[in-house]
Amino acid sequence: TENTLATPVGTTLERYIMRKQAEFPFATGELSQLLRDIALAGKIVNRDVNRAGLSRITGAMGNNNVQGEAQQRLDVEANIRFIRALTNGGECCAILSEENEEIVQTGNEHGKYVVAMDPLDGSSNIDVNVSIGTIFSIYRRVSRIGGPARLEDFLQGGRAQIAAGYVLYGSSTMLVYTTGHGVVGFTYETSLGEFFLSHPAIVIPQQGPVFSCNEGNWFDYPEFVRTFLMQCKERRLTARYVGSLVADYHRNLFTGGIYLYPPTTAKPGGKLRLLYECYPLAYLIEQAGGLAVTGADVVLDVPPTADLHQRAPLFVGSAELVRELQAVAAR
Ligand code: AHM
Ligand code: MG
Repeated sequence: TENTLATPVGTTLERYIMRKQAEFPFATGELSQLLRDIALAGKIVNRDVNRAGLSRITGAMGNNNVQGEAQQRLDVEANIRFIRALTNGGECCAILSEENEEIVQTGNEHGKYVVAMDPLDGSSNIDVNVSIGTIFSIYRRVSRIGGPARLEDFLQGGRAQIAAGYVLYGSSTMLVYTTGHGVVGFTYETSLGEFFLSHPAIVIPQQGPVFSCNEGNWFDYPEFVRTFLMQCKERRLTARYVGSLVADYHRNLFTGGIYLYPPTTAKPGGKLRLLYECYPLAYLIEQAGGLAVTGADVVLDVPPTADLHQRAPLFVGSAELVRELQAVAAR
């Protein structure tokens, strides 16, 4: 597990990555470089997000993204920032992004990694000054090094992720990630331009006081979800829903709770995307001691289909709450 003693709170991300690197003598440093690239793009997007209201770069551009939803200019901007940072860094050979139908080849054919991401999630919140986030998932490629990345690099399944995390552009901007040794959180200090280690070992409470879902969909939820939500209310749990996945997830990670995006009548597969929303957040929650399921199945064990933008229902959070939901679903 992460050696938190050697890396006190206040360590910069750069120094933290260097120390971790030193603890893995056979690691080549490429994954470290990739995390640096993501942090750099995160800083740039943070700047763009903070300026959004000022520079009039918000608002619909008029074109739609792959899922046919209105695309905000800042989404496009964030997509470009991340692609550029990952291309310049050299370790990533291809990117799967919510904003691009096809895989984006970076040209780094000797890069050993691929990244699946939602560069700016919660786009309906951009124009109204509410927290938004970036979600990312990293795999070691299985295609031949020296050639272009292939579909199968992205279709290895949730358990094959070697790192995953998110950037939350909130009241503070934070980078939270896992490389499979627990979960660490860094907080961005704007005036210094640095991420500082603020949360060396994040663990989600086993039980929690919060449930988070879009209750406007109540009549479109399956019976088991309604039954579970009734139980939450009978126990006087608190309802909290930002409508920004990263923000809702982040809050529940700290307070304990459950986030639900169930299948609905209109969206039988749910709304969220398996490869760059459900898998990374599922990997991270398991590393934090929580659980993520699609109903009966554990998210990380759900095999991907050939559709890179496939959707999956998501129930994620405190282990006991998620188990209660599973128990209701199994009845
Ligand atoms: P997006 O990728 O188009 O931004 O949609 C994802 C967002 C999540 O951030 C959020 O949890 C969810 O959609 C909210 O959906 P709804 O408005 O149906 O509650
Ligand atoms: Mg999204």
